[in-house]
Amino acid sequence: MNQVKVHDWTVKPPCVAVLHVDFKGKESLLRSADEKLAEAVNLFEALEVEVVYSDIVRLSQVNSHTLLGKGKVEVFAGTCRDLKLDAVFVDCDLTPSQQRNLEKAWQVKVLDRTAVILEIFASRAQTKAGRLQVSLAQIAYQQSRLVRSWTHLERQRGGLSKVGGPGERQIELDRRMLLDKAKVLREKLAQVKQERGVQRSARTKQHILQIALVGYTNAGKSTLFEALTGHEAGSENKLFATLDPLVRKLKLLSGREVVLSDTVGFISDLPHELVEAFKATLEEVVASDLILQVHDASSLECMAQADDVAAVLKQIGACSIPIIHVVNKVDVIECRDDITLEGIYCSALTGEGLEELQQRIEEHFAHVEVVHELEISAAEGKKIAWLHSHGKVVEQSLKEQTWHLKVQLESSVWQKYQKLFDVG
Ligand SMILES: Nc1nc2c(ncn2[C@@H]2O[C@H](COP(=O)(O)OP(=O)(O)O)[C@@H](O)[C@H]2O)c(=O)[nH]1
Ligand SMILES: [Mg+2]
Repeated sequence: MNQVKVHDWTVKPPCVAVLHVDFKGKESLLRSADEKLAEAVNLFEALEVEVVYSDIVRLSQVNSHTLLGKGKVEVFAGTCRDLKLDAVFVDCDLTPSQQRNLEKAWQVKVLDRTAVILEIFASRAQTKAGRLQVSLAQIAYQQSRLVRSWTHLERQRGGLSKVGGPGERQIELDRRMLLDKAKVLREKLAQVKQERGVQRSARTKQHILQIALVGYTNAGKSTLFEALTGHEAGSENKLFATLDPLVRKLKLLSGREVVLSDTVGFISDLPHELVEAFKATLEEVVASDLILQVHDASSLECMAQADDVAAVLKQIGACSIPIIHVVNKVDVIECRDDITLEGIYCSALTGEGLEELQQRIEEHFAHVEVVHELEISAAEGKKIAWLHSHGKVVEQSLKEQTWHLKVQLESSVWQKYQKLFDVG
């Protein structure tokens, strides 16, 4: 049992620390420990926590009880007290007992990498199928913890002949409960997947165009999201008010409004068992009309990451969606001959190149036809006639003196209509 106090998120965001563990001899040639720490901090911040302390711990030797050495554990206990931390993210994999021992020593909640990633996926999965997939991954994680701690207990008992203490029985019960839960989830998932085809076709009827930002964590997606939509925040438009904070209205140069959504970033060294859950969080991307793939030009792994993203987009069935490549952070690079991406080179931070990006998006959508659903009073015959002559009316019905119309229009034509009849 975990004796650590549970944070009340409704009062204030938890105050947390991030420790990136760098194992000696396992350093990456491409990414420095600093970069990995930055990624870990960015990752954790996605959970709306306040990261007040972050550090790299270099380990040459693993302590099987606490992972970190005794001295480091003791010193850090002081840090936890001084900073009044609510949780610590140890950026690596911890065994269940290491996690418990650290919690005991530091008197705070301790999360390892898989736990944090799962939390993020759980908070971001939007579709029913996505949420089920993530729940399954969470159960698998809990199961692996049970199994591991069980074998650990068994080893502790050593050669004792007495079998079946209360601990073991509890674990067996927990294990069965998780198995049952997983079974129910799998059945539900199969059912939802069957229904999904129907939902897709319903979605394509929506007349608002959707753009999805994809790319690795730290590429600058959220910064770009802010930069492109920032001025539109607090919009009074009802249509957008109900959407979640990761989806915002984006007003293009022409005044046309589209929807931009930020997605969970790709994660370097994603634990293998989380791959399916990650893909599930990207399901909304499949329904988008345009993808902005954001690249971090300052990362040495830029090109390799671009390939990873392309492969996953293909796997989730998004490869037919048009992509605009956004090569970000050009403010910090001098020359990168190896980046051969054709796209918009910009800086979400300084704003350089963002106008060009807007223009490119505008151009892309200029000739896309969209179905608009309109209600027009029967007295306004002029409007109806105009729509018939300029667009393709797909559906039309009259109810209590109001025409209900579905009209397919090119973007420029829709704008003309809005101007001509002063509707918005
Ligand atoms: N120098 C520079 N830094 C940037 C730029 N865009 C984002 N960043 C920084 O990169 C880090 C990650 O950005 P963020 O938007 O959170 O990335 P995300 O994980 O893709 O959402 C943050 O520290 C940003 O300030 C840029 O154009 N130039
Ligand atoms: Mg982000």
